[in-house]
Amino acid sequence: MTNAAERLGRLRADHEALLTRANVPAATGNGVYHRWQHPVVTAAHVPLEWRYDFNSDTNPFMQERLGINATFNAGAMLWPKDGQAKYIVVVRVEGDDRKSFFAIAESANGIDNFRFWPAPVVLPQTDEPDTNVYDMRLTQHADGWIYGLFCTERKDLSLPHDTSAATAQCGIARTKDLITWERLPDLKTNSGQQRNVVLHPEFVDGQYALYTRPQDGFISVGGGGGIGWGLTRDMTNPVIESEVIVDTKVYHTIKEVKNGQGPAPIRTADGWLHLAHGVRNTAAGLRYVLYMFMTDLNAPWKVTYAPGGHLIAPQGDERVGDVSNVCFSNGWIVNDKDEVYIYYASSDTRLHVATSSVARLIDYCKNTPSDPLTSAACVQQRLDLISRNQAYSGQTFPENS
Ligand code: M1P
Repeated sequence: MTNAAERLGRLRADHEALLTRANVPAATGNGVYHRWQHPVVTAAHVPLEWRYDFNSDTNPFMQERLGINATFNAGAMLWPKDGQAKYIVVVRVEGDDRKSFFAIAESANGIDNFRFWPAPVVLPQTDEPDTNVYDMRLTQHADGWIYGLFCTERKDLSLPHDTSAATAQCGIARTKDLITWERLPDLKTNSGQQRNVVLHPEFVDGQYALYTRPQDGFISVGGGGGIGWGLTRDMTNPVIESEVIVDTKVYHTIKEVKNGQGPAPIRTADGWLHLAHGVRNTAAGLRYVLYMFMTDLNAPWKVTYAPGGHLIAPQGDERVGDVSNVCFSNGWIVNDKDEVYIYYASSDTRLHVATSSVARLIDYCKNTPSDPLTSAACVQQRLDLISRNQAYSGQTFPENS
């Protein structure tokens, strides 16, 4: 056997071992959700065929020719196949060359054994080609299409000498089979840039409804920001004339600098469940965490419950990666048992799952106190909790109460 063939054999065995590794729940959770020990999709999950030239004549050392840097920020949905509902994630796969593309990975149970479909998504271009695309949100819309809304990034041509000046807009594609995608025009809004745009799954007043994130610059949202809401009559000519802010950024909270809608919200009898990310600044750079809120079933732009603080923040190994201290989610799945699978990425590097249920998340949203915005009010919140708990712990309340 040649050196190259031997090496390929070892690569294949290691790859298969990774793909078939069972996941196990991490230590006791917080009652809201469970983390799982292993990430569900990593760069090493990407098929070897996408990375190596298997021909030993042209690749005698069996070197990786097109490396993968990271697999993160994935849209998600259930997909019927072979008489079963499969857990599908449309992953942001980033090559060593920094360009991202979309690829679908599938699992029977949603927590392990994710395998990529044979080839990445081929995304048709508009007249203005994308330089980079990322963070697709999947929405199964009432109109019968599956929409993928994503960020399309291009060079900011108004600043030709600044090689890092970019513009972000919402790209839109739709499909019925997750294989052939129809590209629609980019969303038009009154904002200079847009990222984190998500299509609401139902018509509202007979129109398509979108969550937006108006921003002035590529990184900074500037004076605006917040999770916005706007309507458009036609996804083949998507124009939002006016946006209202659903959930604003707020001083000295987890969403002080900016925030953005995560996946499309989940309909429940008690209202829409929303997952979002909030960003604050620190001496070590931006910190991204996930938080939740609920909106009115008949008016999804009206917040009904806003639990304080984060739902998921980077922990342990999750804290380190290409962009450290980041948790980001643009995909979750509810199955027929009302279990919820939250697919979140850590530090722009790998994809994880946290599992919960609709009932637990509603309980979390309704009964977690909202952020009272000052230290003194937060202490009072805890004193109230300690006081209520006296009846259960048998301890007496301190004299200073
Ligand atoms: O690097 C963290 C995240 O930064 C961006 O999110 P936002 O637009 O809210 O700042 C996105 O590029 C996202 O992909 C990335 O995970």
